[in-house]
Order: sequence, then C-alpha cells, then structure tokens
Amino acid sequence: MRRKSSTRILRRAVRRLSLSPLGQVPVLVLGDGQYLTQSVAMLEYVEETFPGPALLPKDPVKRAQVREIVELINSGIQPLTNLMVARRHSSEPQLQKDWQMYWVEKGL
Ligand SMILES: N[C@@H](CCC(=O)N[C@@H](CS)C(=O)NCC(=O)O)C(=O)O
Repeated sequence: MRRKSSTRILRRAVRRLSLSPLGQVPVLVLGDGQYLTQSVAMLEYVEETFPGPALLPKDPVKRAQVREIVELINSGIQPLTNLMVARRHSSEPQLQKDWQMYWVEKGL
C-alpha cells in the first residue's frame, strides 16, 4: 500500500473543506464532480445507493426513535460543540470547554 504524504492529505482536506458552505467536514466526494455535505444526507445517500443492512428499523416508532437521537445530536448538541462556535462564544479555552461540556451533558 502506498503511503500518502502529509502534504497531499492536507491539500485534499483543504479542497474538501472549501466545498462545504460552513467549511466543515465531512464532505463526501462522489467521484463525478458531485459531492455531498451534511452527515444525514450522506447516510441516506449511502443507504439508498448501496445494498446492505438498513440503517433504520422497520417499526415506525423505532424509526422515529432513531431519528429523535439523530436530531438531538445533529442539531441539539453537535453544532454547539463545534470549535468555530466555541471560539465565537469565548477566546478563553476553559470557557470554550465549559460551554461545550454544558451542551454535551444537557443533551446526553
Ligand atoms: N451538520 C453537519 C455538521 C458538520 C460539523 O460540524 N463538522 C465539524 C466536525 S465534527 C467541523 O467541521 N467543525 C469545524 C469547526 O468546528 O471549526 C454534518 O452533519 O455533517
């Protein structure tokens, strides 16, 4: 297996970040010039495109419960713990950490 140089990896990461409106990862490059941002959109794309075990249970209540957890993390906790949000909140590393931990503990 060929090892990629750190410069190549860095260049690729910067290129991918530039595809995301908020400069975030992950970015899924589809290989034909198209790409996706946003984890849930990517997961649904993978589920609809590739055969394999279903991501969601068949039972409607259980499906809703999985979506509940996804939403709780995806819009309730994770965005508030992002570095860009924490830095906007405070320039003090300890205050940033306190902010992030508050939302993680409240949500989980
Ligand atoms: N809603 C986005 C969230 C993406 C996101 O927040 N990514 C984080 C890493 S987990 C990021 O790139 N953060 C950059 C920063 O905090 O500056 C998704 O589901 O993909």
